[in-house]
Amino acid sequence: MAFFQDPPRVSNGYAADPLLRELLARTFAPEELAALEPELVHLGALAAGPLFERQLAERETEPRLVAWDAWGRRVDRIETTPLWREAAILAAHHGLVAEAYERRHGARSRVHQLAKAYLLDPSTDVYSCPLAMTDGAARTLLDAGNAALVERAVPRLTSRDPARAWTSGQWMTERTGGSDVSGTETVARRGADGAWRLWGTKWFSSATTAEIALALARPEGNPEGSRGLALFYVETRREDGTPNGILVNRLKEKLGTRKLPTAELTLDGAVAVPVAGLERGVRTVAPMLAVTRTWNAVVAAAGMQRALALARDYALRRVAFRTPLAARPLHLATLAALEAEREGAFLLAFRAAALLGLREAGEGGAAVPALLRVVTPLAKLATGKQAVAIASEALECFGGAGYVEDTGLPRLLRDAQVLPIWEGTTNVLALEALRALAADGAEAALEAEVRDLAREAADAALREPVAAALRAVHDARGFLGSASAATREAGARGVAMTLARALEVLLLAAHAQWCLAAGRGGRAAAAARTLARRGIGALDFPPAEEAALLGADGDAG
Ligand code: MFK
Repeated sequence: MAFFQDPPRVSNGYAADPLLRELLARTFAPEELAALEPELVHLGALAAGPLFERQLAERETEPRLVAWDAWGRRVDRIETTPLWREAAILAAHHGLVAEAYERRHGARSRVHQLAKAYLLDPSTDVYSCPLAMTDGAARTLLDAGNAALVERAVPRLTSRDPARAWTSGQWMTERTGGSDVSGTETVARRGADGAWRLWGTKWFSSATTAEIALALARPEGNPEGSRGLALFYVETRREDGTPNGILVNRLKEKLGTRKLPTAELTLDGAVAVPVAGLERGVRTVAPMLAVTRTWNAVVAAAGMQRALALARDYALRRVAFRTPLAARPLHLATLAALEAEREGAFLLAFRAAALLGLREAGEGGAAVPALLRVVTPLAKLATGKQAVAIASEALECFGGAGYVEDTGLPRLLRDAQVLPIWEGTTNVLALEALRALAADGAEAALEAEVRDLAREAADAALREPVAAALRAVHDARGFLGSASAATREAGARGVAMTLARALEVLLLAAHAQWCLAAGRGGRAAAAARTLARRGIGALDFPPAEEAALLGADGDAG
């Protein structure tokens, strides 16, 4: 009888993820959690069953730009995949954005909301992108306090009714750059009718199917540089459904996120409304960045969990050298190391989520905003890198099958690769984290966070990882205190990664302490020790003279 390999299967992401269940048990009282659980179990079942099957079945289906109708009218309609259309309905129905604004559980609503997103995300082909931007737009409009825009858009952005719900885009990137937006060429002009209109090109606009977008543009006559930019609210279609002076030039051919229609746009007199004044648009859009970066971290954790769940399941089915892979010590050690990485990433992502919830609710004390400003970029940058590394390793766990398209596995790596790129690259976020750390009260807030977590993790089984994390934080602070400005910039990624990994270890250790006390076993403690053993400190960047020799064109040296 010929041999056929059993494919990997996924099981319910809620039932099969003890870390998620533990986090929720730490966050919610037993009766609260009991009330939330049926929906979480349902989302886990959807993601493991029908949505996962559809994702595999639709592997080759991609969004399509219909630029013209049959009669020659320019329509620029983007047809998304069936799974995306289903995800939009599910997302509204389950309040994947709304939950954060209804605040049924006060500050903890962010954890609840993002736990739901975490469960659904791996089977919805990156529909989390429009959700993240929609959430960010709602937050931005509320923070800006523009009553008319809040009244018009926020009920739609946070609606649970799929027929009423809107999504939002985030139009920042132009041909001049995505990290540095100071060269933005889009111009805003005020017409005789008093309305503002935008003219320019947006170069990398994700989820262009959105009903609205927040866009950076330079009001005519404003100074150059980013301070001269303003943030504008744009509805993508007029009341009659025709495009609002927006042409979709083409969809991007991307390495991954292929179900997500990312477009190049021409703004050809798009009617727009200033969100908050006519300058300092980057500052106005900052709440959106904070929200989307938090989503990014949670989605990174979700991707890691899916990749590992598949690899673990496969390890039980796959026999090699007469033994199931799961019983081979080397394979088990490989999976264990990956699990430790994903547990650290998960807890850092959800710490950012919890802090966001506290800041939004005005709770947790005066240190929360400063701590959040540091933790958000750290969480985003560390988890993005971990997601790529784990997706790559997970694929290797399948041997050649992980490299073959119709297993559906290569998508895991392609979709992970965007996470360190969009919403701020690793280096841009490292610099952002260091700027945030230099702000008033930030260092003290981070120090208190580190101290509190270390104090919580009192069990002897956690002494080693806690000590290693504290040493790494000490080294990073020592570096920051003594380095010149240029060396500090060269070491920014190393410092940020060190702080992020130290936080991951400490969060894991504190979590492990709770698990031990609650009689939930030593898995988290093992994860804390394993993660610490894999290395925390990352201050291994080359000194300037070596960077000049190695980083520049070889002929220049
Ligand atoms: C699964 C999840 C998916 C998520 C959806 C993905 C959709 C993809 C769509 C995109 O990729 S959209 C493009 C995303 N682009 C970025 O994230 C930009 C990356 N670049 C940066 O973050 C740069 O650091 C930045 C553009 C902010 C630099 O611009 P500036 O103008 O040189 O910034 P500057 O001078 O540091 O800050 C200007 C003001 O904003 C300052 O306030 P003041 O005016 O009061 O001094 C800053 O304090 C404030 N600010 C900047 N970043 C902030 C912030 N405030 C709070 N939080 C921040 N992160």
